[in-house]
Amino acid sequence: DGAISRHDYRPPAWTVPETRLVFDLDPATTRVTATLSVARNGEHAEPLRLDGAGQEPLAVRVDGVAVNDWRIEGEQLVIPLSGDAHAIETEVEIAPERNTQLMGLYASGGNLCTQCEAEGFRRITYFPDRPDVLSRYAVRLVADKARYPVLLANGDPVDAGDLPDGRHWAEWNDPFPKPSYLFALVAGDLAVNRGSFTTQSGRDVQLGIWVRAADIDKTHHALHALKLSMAWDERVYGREYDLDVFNIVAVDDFNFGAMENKGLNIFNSRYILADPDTATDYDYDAIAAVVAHEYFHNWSGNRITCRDWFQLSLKEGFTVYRDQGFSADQGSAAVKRIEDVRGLRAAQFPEDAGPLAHPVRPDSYLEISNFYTATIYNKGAELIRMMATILGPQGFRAGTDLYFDRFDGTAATCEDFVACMEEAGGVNLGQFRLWYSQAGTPRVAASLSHQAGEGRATLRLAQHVPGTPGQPDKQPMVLPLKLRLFGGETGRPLGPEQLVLLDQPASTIVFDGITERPVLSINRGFSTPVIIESDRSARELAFLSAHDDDPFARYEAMQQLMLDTLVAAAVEGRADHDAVVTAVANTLADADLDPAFVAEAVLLPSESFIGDQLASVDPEAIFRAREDLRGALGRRLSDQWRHAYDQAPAGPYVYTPAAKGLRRLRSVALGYIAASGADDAARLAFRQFETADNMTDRQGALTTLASGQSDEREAALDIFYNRYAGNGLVIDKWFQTQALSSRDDTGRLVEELARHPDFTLANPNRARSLVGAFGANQRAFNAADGSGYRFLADQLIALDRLNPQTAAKLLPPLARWRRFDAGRSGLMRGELERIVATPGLSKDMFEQVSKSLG
Ligand code: HT7
Ligand code: ZN
Repeated sequence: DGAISRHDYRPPAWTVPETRLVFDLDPATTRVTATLSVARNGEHAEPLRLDGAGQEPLAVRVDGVAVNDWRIEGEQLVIPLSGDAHAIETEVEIAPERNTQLMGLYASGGNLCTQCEAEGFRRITYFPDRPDVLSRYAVRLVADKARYPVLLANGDPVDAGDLPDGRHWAEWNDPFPKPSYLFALVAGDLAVNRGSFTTQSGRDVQLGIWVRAADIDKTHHALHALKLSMAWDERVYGREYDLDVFNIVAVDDFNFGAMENKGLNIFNSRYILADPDTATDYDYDAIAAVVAHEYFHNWSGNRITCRDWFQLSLKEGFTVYRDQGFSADQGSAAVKRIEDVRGLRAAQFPEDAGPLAHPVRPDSYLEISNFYTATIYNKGAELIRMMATILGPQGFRAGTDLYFDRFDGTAATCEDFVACMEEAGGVNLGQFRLWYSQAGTPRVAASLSHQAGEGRATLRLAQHVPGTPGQPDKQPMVLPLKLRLFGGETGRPLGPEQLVLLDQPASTIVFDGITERPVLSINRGFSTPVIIESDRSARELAFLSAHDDDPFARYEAMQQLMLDTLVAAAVEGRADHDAVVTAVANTLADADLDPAFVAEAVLLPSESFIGDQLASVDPEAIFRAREDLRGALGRRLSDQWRHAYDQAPAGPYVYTPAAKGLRRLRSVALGYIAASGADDAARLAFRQFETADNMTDRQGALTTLASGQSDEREAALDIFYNRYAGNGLVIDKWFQTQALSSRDDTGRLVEELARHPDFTLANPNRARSLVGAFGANQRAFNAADGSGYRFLADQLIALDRLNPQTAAKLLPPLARWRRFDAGRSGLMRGELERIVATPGLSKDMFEQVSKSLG
């Protein structure tokens, strides 16, 4: 059935120590000449097999002599070879301007650029396009000088010159052997913001952020983040940069966030461009995180890459863990952890609980692009975090040092990483390895009882890992649970924090010397990515939300209290808001708390997260329950919200943790003021919208207005659109804000917006801003008449013809069909069947839809 299986891995029959590429660049027809030095790998009689994507080989030469005994098998070029080492030359022509998939060499905004991970290089030239074939690349680029004055490729620049016909050339050399997925080139009319960095061993590195000239003033934050990242990786992991130059290019059309090509990162422009007028604090944070992520890949991904794509989390999980650590060090680590856990719960937990669930190290795939998932990235990062917790800081650093040292220059496996942790940390991670092979989110039942007469507390823990597709029965996992007891009367900690490794199906922990009624704080810092089912009362949760000394646990207690209240309201219609109102009031009144933390703590769980707790999702009931609670909080704490709203940072916009926290809390407060139904809410929001000197406040106000019915809503949307017409990244916000609106008519508005002249499926950011955001709007998307499902299916069918990768990524909201009532699930299933019956459907979409139906 075309599925690739992890167990079928074989080392490559031929290696390619050296690769020379010549590009005669032109958007309509680019000629690629590739010369590969190939070497037989071991004793065998296999021909050389080079991956391609349907290009016609215009010439094939072996050791300089044209040959014709080659053949095409499937999409591979097969060349019989007699000796053990040869020089293979191929020539092909490709058409970047017709490349709508944005994989391989393509055109974006008048420039040419590449995206090769995972299997895009084969769309450029014939090559063993697999991550364990490492080659040294020398590249010559030839192009029209007026149209493409800047010519960039991996590694260090060698030489450049002019040609007589208005063309010019540049040569680049990358001394580090790399897999083909890390190849990159850019030809364009670009301006550069240059900087430099001196490494810990005293080498000077030239940094460059390349963008269209009009955007050059929006590159300072990214350049600053790059320098911070370089210093951080030296300090925290001892990793130094290794080339003389490091370039980043921003492009508007990109399937993903960014790409870590060796020495030449290519970025989605949304993760580079920022100024206060166009980018929110959230954008600033995301830019720093993605710049750091791609930079950190230079070691965790490039110097040490993956043996095969089943090992993807080796580089992605580890690199996400590294970028999370970097971001935590730039501001509030507690808030960063809350944001990361919220992201994990929003994207990965549902994935793990549905038909697209897969292990962090999958066993098979049809299309590898479908495996760039929250499980590989974010759950993968949690696995690394758990190992760091088990080993402790020194053991973990010894483990990463050993890993970088032992596997530098190779293509490694997840097993190699774990073995280094084991060896350096002196621990046995045998059972821990199940985290790599078993899908599904473990559930832990925790029940604490107090034997007052004996001065003892007893904690009973039991774990259960739910069945997932292809894995009905699971073994118990190792769950590192940080826990601590607090005195329910005094609020005193009853002993230190403990790390419990729960590795049995059930276990009992006894605490002696507990005379006071204890309250359980468990999974502190979210030390293990599980669902805790505890029998803690509303009173205990409220107590922890005010007294726990672990900020994450404090946040978590509040979330659980809110969730219990919302679930009771949505399922049983029981609306008792008192406990939540009191807990939120106490949090708002606590002057010792960081406003950024307060803003997170007082936010209600999302509609989808509430739905994830229920056996069957009733989107209307959930929406109502949540709106009711928002309204009650808004009304009953009206003075406190007004007070929080009045605490604006002084002076013009600055991107500092303190100012960011105040802005965040203000925008949450504005949301509650609007939810209270206050007469002046729209006026207040509109005033903020008009007077804001930054996008954070402007978009915060617009978001509040967009969900309401006021006249100010229309005015603000028009002003926003006209002010930013032509700025693609901001117009994306305009689409997204409306698609996320909680108005009753959002479905109809989104259909209208899809006919707006600025809407196009050809640009992935734009497609995601409307279609992706709408899929995340639980109530609007799940309209009972199925109009949301039909809209999404229509868009996906159209997008699949242009860009299958981006289309397949937008499918998951439909994959949740089993979670809804019979009416909705029938309609969703109907749309999935319509998609899968579409002639010419891509492999990407076919895999996702057939798994969803399966
Ligand atoms: N490693 C990069 C993955 C990526 C990608 C994957 C599929 C299609 C397009 C893509 N662009 C970039 C990004 C990263 O994790 O850093
Ligand atoms: Zn990555």
